[in-house]
Amino acid sequence: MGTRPKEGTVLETSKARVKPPSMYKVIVLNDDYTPMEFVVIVLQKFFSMSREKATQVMLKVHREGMGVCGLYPKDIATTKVEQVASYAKKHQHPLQCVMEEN
Ligand code: TYC
Repeated sequence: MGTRPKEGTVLETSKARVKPPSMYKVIVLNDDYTPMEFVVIVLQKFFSMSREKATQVMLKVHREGMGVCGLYPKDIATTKVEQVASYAKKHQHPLQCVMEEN
């Protein structure tokens, strides 16, 4: 009881004092064992890339060692990293995915 403001009370409008949420890059890492086709499937499945885009990103990772899959709020980035780890484990590939604050 008594949690409601009194009638006629003016509630202060909240000013935009809050920062937008930090964003995180999800990065896939190269290794010597995961098949290229598997990486393409992962990029399509978890990062909604077209086959063409997924192939480009996979080849960039293969040549340069790492590549950005996307930029997400913290909880979404965490979920993507976990999903990739679990899917790679299930298929017994060492594919690694990490996140980094942008
Ligand atoms: N380097 C791997 C191979 O030659 C392919 C690969 C690409 C693995 C991207 C991981 O994130 C990766 N089979």
